[in-house]
Amino acid sequence: MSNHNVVSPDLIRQRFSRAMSDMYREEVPLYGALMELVAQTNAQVLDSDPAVARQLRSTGEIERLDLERHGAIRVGTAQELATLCRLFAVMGMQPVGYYDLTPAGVPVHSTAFRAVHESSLQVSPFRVFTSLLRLELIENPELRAFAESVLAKRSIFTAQALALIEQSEQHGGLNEQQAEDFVEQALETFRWHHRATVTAAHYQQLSAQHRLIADVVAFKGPHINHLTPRTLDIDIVQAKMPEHGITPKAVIEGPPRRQCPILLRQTSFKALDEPIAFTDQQQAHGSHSARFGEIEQRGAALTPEGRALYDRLLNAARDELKDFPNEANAARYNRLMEQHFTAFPDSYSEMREQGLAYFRYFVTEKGLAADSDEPGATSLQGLINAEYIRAVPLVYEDFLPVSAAGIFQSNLGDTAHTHYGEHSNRQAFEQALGRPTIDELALYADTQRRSIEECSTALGLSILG
Ligand code: OOG
Ligand code: NI
Repeated sequence: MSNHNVVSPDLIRQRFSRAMSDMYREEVPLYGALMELVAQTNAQVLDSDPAVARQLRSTGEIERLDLERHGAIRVGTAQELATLCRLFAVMGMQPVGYYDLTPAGVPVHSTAFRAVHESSLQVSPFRVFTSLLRLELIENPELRAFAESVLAKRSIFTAQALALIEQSEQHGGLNEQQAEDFVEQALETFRWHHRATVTAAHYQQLSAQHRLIADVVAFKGPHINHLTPRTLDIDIVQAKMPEHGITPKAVIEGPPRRQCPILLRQTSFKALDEPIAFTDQQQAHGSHSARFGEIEQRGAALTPEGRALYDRLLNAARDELKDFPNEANAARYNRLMEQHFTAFPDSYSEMREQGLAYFRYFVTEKGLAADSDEPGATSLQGLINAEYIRAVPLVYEDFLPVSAAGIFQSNLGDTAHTHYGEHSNRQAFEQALGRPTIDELALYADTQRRSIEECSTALGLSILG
């Protein structure tokens, strides 16, 4: 049965993202300070760099910039993950990509829930990096059984949220009132709880196994642990953070600074050491640090060739460093990254001609004004040379496993770097999720192809890529 008054999932996502931001601002005061710093920096960059402003205007990113943020959560069971997948689907968010964090000593694997079509991303690019704890990696069988029993008892969704998910699935969407209720109810899953669900002693045991395990198992639900705004210049924000009472981690994750940003650069700071009441305590006596701050700068999405080059250069720099980047070796790490990345072309035309990045193509004024009396096949490059078509890099909408591991580690205060023998298990993850994850590269290729088709139609030509 179809429902005539359904609210578009894109709008539900946009509202949810705003509600989440309001909740987080109340919960984590430094988030407000960070948002202000990012807004100031973005205004400064747009003022001083007309080329960046023009590029963002042509893709429409300029309108979504202030809305743009990602959050992260960690869940404990397959059922929690599968239900989250259904909850996010109500908001038009699908699981994109598979990230295995175990090589970095973090016992989770993850996906990112996000919108997949450029027109939906334009309404709201809100993403949630979602990790599933791999309980099978807890070596101690008693502790593992204890963790499982605690998780089996909790229910992380309100009854009304579950009913609205079902309503949406059965009737093809939610009406205005239901959408409003859904946003309010869904938000409850991500809220912070000062009361733990275990005793102080159990918390200590879980935490001694891995801080992350305690963070997932000892609480009522998967509290949102950060909400990350997008900045146009991460180096400026990183440099100004201390003035605002914020201490960033030692290195910016991802590629080095470039003329033409690629993929994703991120930095984070530890936000809160929070008072916790364990079940054997009336008042908060313990503490736990789960929630932190993060900012990111997004650049061009890379093709498989571009990504392979990125991975090779990143690994070469890290191999040469012979250690995980930290406070003490940060300057050397940055130098090594810059040296190695000179091998990655730093102009959009080279990146495009060498097939390293994805682009969106737009017909120019000149192209529209041109006489299309001579229909036929024309090459994309020829039309770009004739200035009938302009190429604009496609923004990277996803995450990077090595960066994510660095973010996890810095916030868990984890210097131990646990080594897990067990490896990547996408199949188990997808089984828990209840559906396959989407290949992010196929999404970029689709957007690129659609933009070429639109140009073909507008110019009345058949364009050969
Ligand atoms: C997620 C860390 C990864 C990112 O931006 O790469 C992440 C977590 O700590 O739960 O958010
Ligand atoms: Ni993040």
